[in-house]
Amino acid sequence: EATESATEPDGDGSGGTFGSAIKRGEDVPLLTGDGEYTDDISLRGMTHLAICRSDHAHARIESIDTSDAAAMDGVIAVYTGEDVVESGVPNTIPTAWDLPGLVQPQYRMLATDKVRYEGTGIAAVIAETPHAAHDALERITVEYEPLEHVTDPVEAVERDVPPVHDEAADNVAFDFELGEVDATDEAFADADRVASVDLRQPRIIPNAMEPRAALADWENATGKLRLWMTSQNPHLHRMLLSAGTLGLPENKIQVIAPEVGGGFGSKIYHYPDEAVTAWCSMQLGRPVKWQATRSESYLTDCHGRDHVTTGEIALDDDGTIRGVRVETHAGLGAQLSQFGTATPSYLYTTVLSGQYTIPAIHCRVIGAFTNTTPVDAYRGAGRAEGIYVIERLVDVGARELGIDPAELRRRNLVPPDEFPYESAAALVYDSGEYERAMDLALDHIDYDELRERQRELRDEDRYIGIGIGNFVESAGLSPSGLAGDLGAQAGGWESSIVRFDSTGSVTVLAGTADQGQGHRTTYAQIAAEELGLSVDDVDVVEGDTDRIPQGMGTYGSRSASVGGGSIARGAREVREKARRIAAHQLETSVDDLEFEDGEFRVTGAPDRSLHIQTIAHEAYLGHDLPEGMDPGLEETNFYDPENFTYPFGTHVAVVEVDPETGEIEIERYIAVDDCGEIINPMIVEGQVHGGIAQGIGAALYEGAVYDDNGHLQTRRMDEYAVPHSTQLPEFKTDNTVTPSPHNPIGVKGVGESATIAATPTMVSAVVDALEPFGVDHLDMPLTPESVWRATEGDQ
Ligand code: PCD
Repeated sequence: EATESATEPDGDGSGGTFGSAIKRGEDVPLLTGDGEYTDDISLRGMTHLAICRSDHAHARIESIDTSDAAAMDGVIAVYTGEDVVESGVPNTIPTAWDLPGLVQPQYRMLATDKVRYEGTGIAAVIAETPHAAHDALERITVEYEPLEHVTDPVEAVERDVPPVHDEAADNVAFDFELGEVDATDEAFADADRVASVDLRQPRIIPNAMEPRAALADWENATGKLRLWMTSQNPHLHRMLLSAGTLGLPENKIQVIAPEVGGGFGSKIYHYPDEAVTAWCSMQLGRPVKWQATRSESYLTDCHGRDHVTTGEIALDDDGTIRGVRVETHAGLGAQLSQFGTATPSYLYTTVLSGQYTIPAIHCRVIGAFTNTTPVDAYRGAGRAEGIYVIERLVDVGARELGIDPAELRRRNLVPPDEFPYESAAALVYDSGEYERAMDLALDHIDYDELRERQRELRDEDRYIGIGIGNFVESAGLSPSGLAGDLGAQAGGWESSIVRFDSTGSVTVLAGTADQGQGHRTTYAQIAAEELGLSVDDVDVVEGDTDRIPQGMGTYGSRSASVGGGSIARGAREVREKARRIAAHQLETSVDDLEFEDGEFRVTGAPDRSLHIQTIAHEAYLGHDLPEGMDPGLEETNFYDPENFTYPFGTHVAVVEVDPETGEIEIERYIAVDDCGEIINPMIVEGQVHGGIAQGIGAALYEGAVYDDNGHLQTRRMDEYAVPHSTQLPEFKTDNTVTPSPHNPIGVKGVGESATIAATPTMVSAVVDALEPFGVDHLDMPLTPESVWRATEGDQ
């Protein structure tokens, strides 16, 4: 089968741009306040929406009285869920991923019968100012009949509680299995030893800098909806809003994602709130703006993780891993978010082989409804949870066998000549040199020497720990066919347009949508490389469904590989058309043309040449084109890759734990990442830094807490601990480069890698420090209290 050439990008390198650490062009406007975010936009006649939310975790709505609120000064309208129903719109918030046997309960824009988690939207107030709208919320009287609630995914299915949804009497949304149960049982029966771990991966709240926002403008005359919103995927939002929710055709909806201040997964989803904003504008014929407060974001942005897991690993005495068996209860929250089903099933279970040759794997996941905020992908989504499990298992296995944890890992790594490698967890890893990256990481800390020092220090009652995190992940969500087989209700391709104009500058219109990743810089680097131009000649446009006809968006670390792959392919088509024009005008054949520095030169006659920017001008003049050729110089490309990409690497952390106080000091942190060819090393390093911070955050600090009433206790920045820069060490980053053979430019994703790696690395380090106290595992977050208790033998 013909595969596009991987490894080296195709251009001649004259742009010098692919692979160089140029500064991010987008940063100047962002840092000087010129960036335009959704809340910065104002329209004539604009009104403001505030959403009335339940303060019960689980209750029947007896009555809603909105009359006082409606009578307040400045209040324009108050709507309830019944009003939405009566308007006749389809009114569903659809899931985007089906699973066998999935229970899909009704999910409406505003609740009518019951509230199922604290924060459920029940009424919408539209007022002339945001303050008037928020004040009016307090005048809405709701009578509830409280119901017993459940917030824990194990209790939800095991305790006798009133179900979150009647359709799922036992609160089970799905019961998912992957792998071979018999082969795994056999491996466990045959193996010399079995080690196991019970672990929890707490709920994480994404904490993007900019809370979600939407501004809807319904135009009665044309029946068209314009919606600015904080979106990671405007085209997906257009699709999900259209038929399922508002009953509009896609061509009557324009979704615009202006600057978006971070997403980390939380802005992928089609939430009720943005849909309500649009619906309200359709009722009033006036623009409506909704800006979530910070607390509203804590309460309603999809949370991540929430797994309770038992994992087992079967090993032989020589350190060979024979099998892995996993059972997980995954909390889904009260409603199915779009990828809330895919994340704990396919994205999680399929990486359970990690970097290792494991012949038998079996995993069961019980997806449970709970009376909590819906759970969906958070940076690393699914793969972070899976790699955490396998890396914890390898650590406990090493303890069980008395083999050094680095050595046990090394003995089981997939060797470089085994690629493409099909794991027992069903993925086909594209390429990898795991040992090379691992050695590099261990060399940075002089591993063997450090182990020596660790032993010596223990004699002085000092406890340092060395944590190792090997990871591989499936990035670049695609290809469509595979995704469809697994239940996806959307494609996995990406689309772009590469367009020369008659002055020789280039516009790249891309279907992905940046939230801080730096696409405007890296995409320009890709196009400039392919076209022999400078990045200054290239403008990148994202985030507007009317300017960019198609796209799937930015999540799953897909933009560089799928979006960038599409841009490279489009640019190559453009270059080949330019080559045909050059050959025609230079009266030679295309094969006799060399391309360098944007110049087509006749082989052997270098003075006979034409620059691609001159050709662009000619293409739009259209006076002298090869016979039968259409004028213009642009390409629309759809790219549907044949596989995911599989970034990998090894992270190492060195910590010191104070048994008196439980305090953890991070002494060193080394990250070796392999994301294939690197478009921009500085951007990649930035991605890794941010990823490590969030991974360490999950390991040491973060976690959503619900109290006994089902109320979210962590709903403000001083209640939910994200890491401060002062709590983090200087990170040392390094790379190996193993190109993806499935990608036109050889890149792999990197956006989520470090988050996936850092969490198990940190836990591994702290547990390693606590070995003398007989601690094999500690659940996150590793607070001083939990560490101290562990040293006291109280886990
Ligand atoms: N790159 C380069 N090279 C390579 C790769 C990559 O250079 N090899 C680069 C690119 O281009 C970009 C970046 O880097 O710029 C990234 O990429 P990627 O990996 O492809 O990814 P994307 O798609 O773009 O993105 C996404 C991601 C995710 S997924 C997340 S979470 C996060 C990350 O991203 N988020 C964020 N990062 C970040 N950053 C920022 N700033 N912000 C944000 O928000 Mo999910 O699924 O959603 O859960």
